[in-house]
Amino acid sequence: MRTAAVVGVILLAPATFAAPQTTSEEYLNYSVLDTAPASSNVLQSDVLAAAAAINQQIYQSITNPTQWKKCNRNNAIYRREWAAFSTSEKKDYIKAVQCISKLPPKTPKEKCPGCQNRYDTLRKECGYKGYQPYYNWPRWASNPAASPALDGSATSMGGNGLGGDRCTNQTFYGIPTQAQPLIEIPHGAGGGCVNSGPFSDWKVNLGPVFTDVTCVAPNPEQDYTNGLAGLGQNTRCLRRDISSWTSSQWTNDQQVTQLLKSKDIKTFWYDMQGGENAFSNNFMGVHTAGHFTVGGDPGSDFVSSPGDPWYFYTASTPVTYANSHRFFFHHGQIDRTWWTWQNLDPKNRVNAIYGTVFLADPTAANATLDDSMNLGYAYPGTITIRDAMSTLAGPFCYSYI
Ligand SMILES: [Cu+2]
Repeated sequence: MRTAAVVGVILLAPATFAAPQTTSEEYLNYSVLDTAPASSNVLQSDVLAAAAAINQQIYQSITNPTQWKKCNRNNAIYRREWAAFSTSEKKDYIKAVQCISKLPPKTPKEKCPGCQNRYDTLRKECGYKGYQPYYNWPRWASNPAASPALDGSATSMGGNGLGGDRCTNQTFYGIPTQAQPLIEIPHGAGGGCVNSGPFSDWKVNLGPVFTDVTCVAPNPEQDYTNGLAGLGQNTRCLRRDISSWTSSQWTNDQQVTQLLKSKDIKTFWYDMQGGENAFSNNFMGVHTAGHFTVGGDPGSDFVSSPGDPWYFYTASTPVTYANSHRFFFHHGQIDRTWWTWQNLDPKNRVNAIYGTVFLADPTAANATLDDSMNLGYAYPGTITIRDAMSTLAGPFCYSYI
């Protein structure tokens, strides 16, 4: 009864995620889905995210009252979906992204000869007052090109690439490499340079490293022994080939809900990344599918995809899952999905960790909560994985709506 009442509140007033006043540790779990309306515009994955928001507040206020005084529901930052931003909030964000792309890079030239700008400190140096948006995959899974983030309007992150200019001799994008694709993604309606929206003059400078787009000149730095491969300057247009084929199959509400029901962190980790036997039975997972929803260059190139403002990322490489960046449209939703999974069972999951210290290298050491992370030249200082696990318990103080 209590669960049903709480879910009713969530559905009626999604902006008011006030944890019920309680002193008992009683958490909402997947059973909230049973009380959600069977047919409506409400996504099951959003119902679980709302339950997670409430659970996190209960957990923090009861288990960590000292921290709760410093970071609580009244002063936490709430990250919202791009579609929920007002026109002026969208324009402010876009203006800050354009501003920061014109600032000089912090990485020394000898470490990254092609680095032409930097994407960090939107707020510090470009006067942005808002917070990072995310893109809610399932809401736009059937037609991502129509989403407010990708519709090519003045308040989007740019639209599709021009059609008829696919710049490839293949009829599909391949995963994970061009040589032996395990999933063949048919081309969408785009493929050429993005010519609509505020980023139609966006320049991509780094890469390519692993791309299917065959007419892009190779990067001038090809040496894999000196750490510079792909980091030479290779200025070109931003290309996209938005793929509803990908998003409608692998980032729909049913897929995301299934991921959120993963019983442990190992299952969750693999499901998100494309399965334990990567990409077998065409299973792509939300992470890979989110990248290939936009595709193109550098979007189809995992290594240099941050060059697309859609991913909007600093120049560092994630070293563990826990190090996944808590930023940006696609990766913001990755973070929100992880945060939801954690807070569906906060007692057992806030510090659940899986994987090695180097992405895609199972022979590397297992990551532990005591490992520290840094963002290289992009941001000073280090943080332990332990301090980065919770969005409310460590130095961050944010939640999701
Ligand atoms: Cu990614």
